[in-house]
Amino acid sequence: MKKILVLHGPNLNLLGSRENEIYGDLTLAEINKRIKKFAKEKGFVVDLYQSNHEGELVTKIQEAKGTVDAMVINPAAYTHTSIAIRDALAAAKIPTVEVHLSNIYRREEFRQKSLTAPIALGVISGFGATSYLLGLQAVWENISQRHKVR
Ligand code: CA2
Repeated sequence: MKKILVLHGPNLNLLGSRENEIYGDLTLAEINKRIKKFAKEKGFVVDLYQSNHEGELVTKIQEAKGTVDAMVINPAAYTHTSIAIRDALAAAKIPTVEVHLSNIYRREEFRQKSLTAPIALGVISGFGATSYLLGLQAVWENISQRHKVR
């Protein structure tokens, strides 16, 4: 069975408590529950991981090489700052979709630049918790099909 790693970056553990008008009212546990249900329906395994630490995310991405088939990542604020996470994603060479709860392109200018997006197959931004499910669907189709779009 294929295995997909879902990575949540810093402060996503605070979801549901504050800033609900931007990020929705679901907690991270509720989002993870939806992800697990989706994985069960489609027939793949998910590994769910959240960290507030850049280095821990880098280590998790390094460890994913050879052990997972694909990744969905919400790098959160590190999207806009982290060359280290970008380099780790580039080195891992694992099909990855970047997701965001909010539409980063209709927010502050500093959020409109993603350092990690060029390493991803694509980006889904602005659909709340559904962004994760759309990201999983996209990467699942990518690794399941024989003739991949590059
Ligand atoms: O829209 C997204 O998914 C983001 O990746 C979320 C990040 C933000 O820095 C990115 O620009 C866009 C923030 C993650 C969670 O932030 C919270 C802060 C307070 C309360 C709840 C969540």
